[in-house]
Amino acid sequence: MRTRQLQSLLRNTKRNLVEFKELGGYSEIYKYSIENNTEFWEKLARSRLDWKEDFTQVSNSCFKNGSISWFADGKLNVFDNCVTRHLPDRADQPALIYEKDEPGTEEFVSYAQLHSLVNRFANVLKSKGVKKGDRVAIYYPVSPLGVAAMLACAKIGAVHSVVFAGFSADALRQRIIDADCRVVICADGTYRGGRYINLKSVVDQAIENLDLVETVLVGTRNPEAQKLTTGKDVDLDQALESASDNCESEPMNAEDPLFLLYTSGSTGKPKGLVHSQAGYLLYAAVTTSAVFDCQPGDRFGCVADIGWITGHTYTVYGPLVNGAVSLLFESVPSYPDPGRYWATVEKYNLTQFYGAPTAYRSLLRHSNEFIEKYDRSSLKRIGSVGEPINTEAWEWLHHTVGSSKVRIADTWWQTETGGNMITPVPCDEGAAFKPGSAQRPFYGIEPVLKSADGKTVEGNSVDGALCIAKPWPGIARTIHGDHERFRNVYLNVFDDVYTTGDGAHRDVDGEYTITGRMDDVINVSGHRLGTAEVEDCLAQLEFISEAAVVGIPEETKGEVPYAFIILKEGVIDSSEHKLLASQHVAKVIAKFAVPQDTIIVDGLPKTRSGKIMRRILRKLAASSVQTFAEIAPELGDISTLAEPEVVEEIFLKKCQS
Ligand code: 6R9
Repeated sequence: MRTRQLQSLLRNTKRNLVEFKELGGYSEIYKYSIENNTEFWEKLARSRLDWKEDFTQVSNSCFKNGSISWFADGKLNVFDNCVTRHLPDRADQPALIYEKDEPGTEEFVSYAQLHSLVNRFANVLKSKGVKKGDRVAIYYPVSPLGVAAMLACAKIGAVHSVVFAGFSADALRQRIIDADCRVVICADGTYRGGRYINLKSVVDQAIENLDLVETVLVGTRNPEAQKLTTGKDVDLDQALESASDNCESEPMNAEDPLFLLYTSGSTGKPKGLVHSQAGYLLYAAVTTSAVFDCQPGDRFGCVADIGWITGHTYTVYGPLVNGAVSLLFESVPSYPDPGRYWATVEKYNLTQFYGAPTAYRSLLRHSNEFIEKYDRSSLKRIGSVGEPINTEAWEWLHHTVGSSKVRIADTWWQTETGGNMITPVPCDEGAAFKPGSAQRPFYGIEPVLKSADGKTVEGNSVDGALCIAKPWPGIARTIHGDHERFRNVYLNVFDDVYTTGDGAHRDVDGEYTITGRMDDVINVSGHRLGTAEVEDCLAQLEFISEAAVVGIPEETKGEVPYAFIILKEGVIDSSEHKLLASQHVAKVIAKFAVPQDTIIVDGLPKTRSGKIMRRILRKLAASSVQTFAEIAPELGDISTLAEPEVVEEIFLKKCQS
């Protein structure tokens, strides 16, 4: 009965939340969500989630004391909310579409199959001694087994720690040790762009002489691969085959940890952010349905890997808790050609597509033919996440990919926030869109801007450090093993707010544009300048495909911008382009924003999730040494970059310029 009620509730949700529909549109519901914050979340927690034991407390949170807690005395199981409760309505409908690297080799997993797979997986974990509260490392590419590994942990109350299957052995080892994982789950390998990548050998290196790890469960991706290589290895496929599919779900306290996810801080070792069971799931559920208008049965195409927070919230938990079908995209945007995303949209009639600006920028360099030959009319939403989206990419997504009809959700959020925080949708029909601006806070989210001295910046047309005033259910609760660090980095920077580390501009309409990490905001002769602003401006030029701008110290001006640009395919490298770039920046922003130098390069140093490592560019830009060997020690660890070799190439280009 409960399930049916929920289904019909969700079916009626159109953009805004059905629970508050009588209040009006976005503005009215937003106002209510801030003024009646606990009632707002309480109502949603009851209508969107199935509880094994009801809660009586809603929020008991205080940033100042470092304590955050939602629905604390309630009990639920995340797996049951994501899968079991959908069985009466959608047992035979797909829950997952596995779009493997090679086009035409896809697999479908129904809700009933996923249910059985996770139950068997949970029994395998139990047979290896995994208990409630234990941490389990998952080094798995996006795939049904990777998702099932996460859900199996959720089912028995183990805490998963997915490590992006692209991180080095050292990075994996460090994360296994930090979280004290006795069990590691991995695949033999994965395919990307037609190339097989051996993952098992990375795990072997990572756990060499590491007594802590007792068991490695190895799943098959390539049946030819030699996947069992050490005495700790267990054949996962065989174990799953012989396991029973009968397994009780563990009733979990709302505040028990659901997962750890490591993210890099500006300094020091990676932080294992801890997310909760109920608060996290609720925030994933509500943002997925309201931002993406996600209805049960929708085909949700978030192409993020499960190794990142976007993959956790919008590939796994958000779509499944809403009863949608989730796309698992193993490949890369350019394989076998730059039409792969849109071919996938057509093939499955995807209703949502959610990706990263870096991928969009790489695709817009190519001919529109790769887009136009596919039918994209099934799309309701296209999302963007990870970094600011420049105007050119926004316009391309909206007009070319979305045929000027699809709403673009530029979603600003962080690993720490659990889900989307600032985004133009949901919104009132007809509200203006501003390309490149995340615009409006999600329900219940109250942004505040702070000046360097900790004062709240009032009014509009102002800049400041972006902070959030009120706790919300999806915020991370702590850093694994280091609550002090959590408090210092996020809660004690300014009084009584969560500090995001990003800067933002509040425009004349009171809407927000993210100006980049605070360390990416530079000061040129007293002018405050977001490097993202200059990048956006450069990327408007038709001959530029991508631009990265950093600030470097300068004697009289304090700092000056310095640019690295990639030309579009077929454009001949010439100094005229540098001149045109400078003139354009002077014209669009101001003279002070003109880069001191502009280096034309073939690639940029990016993390595997596509973020440009500006720290490295800053070092390269500011250095005056003549050989790469002299600067290499200063660059720190570059092994986690997607293509570490681009760093030396950039250095050489700079020397030649
Ligand atoms: C979800 C995710 C978080 C940082 C964040 C900000 C940048 C993410 C953005 C954006 C501008 C957007 N960021 N989305 N900047 N506009 N739409 O990416 O999490 O990997 O933790 O990164 O990414 O700087 O602080 P995470």
